[in-house]
Amino acid sequence: MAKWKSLRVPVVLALTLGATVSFSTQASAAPVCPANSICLYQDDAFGGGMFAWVAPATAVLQAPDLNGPDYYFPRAVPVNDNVSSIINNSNYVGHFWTNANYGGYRIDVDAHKWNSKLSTTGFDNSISSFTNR
Ligand SMILES: [Ca+2]
Repeated sequence: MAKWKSLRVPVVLALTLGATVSFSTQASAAPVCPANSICLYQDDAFGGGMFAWVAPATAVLQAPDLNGPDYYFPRAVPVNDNVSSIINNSNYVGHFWTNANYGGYRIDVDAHKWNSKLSTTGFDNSISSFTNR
């Protein structure tokens, strides 16, 4: 099983078995997207709650339906339709969709790139699924 130190934000391991993840626990530091991860943020500029998918470098990171019981920012804020910025720290382009199951409109974030303000592209608070394949 994966293990991690206490964090101020929830972290899930997606599509991986046996991955070990560790984080520094600097209380005042802004949430940092770990290597090989895709991180979704509640607010612009990577603020608010962070939800991170972590896996080995070659693993697929994906969430077909963010409107699921496991996807919440802190204070019980659903991830679905509440993402305002994204960091793609994986080795593959990320495809982010406005509907579940990779439907609706799509915005891409290249490998090791980010979108700090989805509202500038009309995608604020609308992401419902993503995959990096
Ligand atoms: Ca938001």
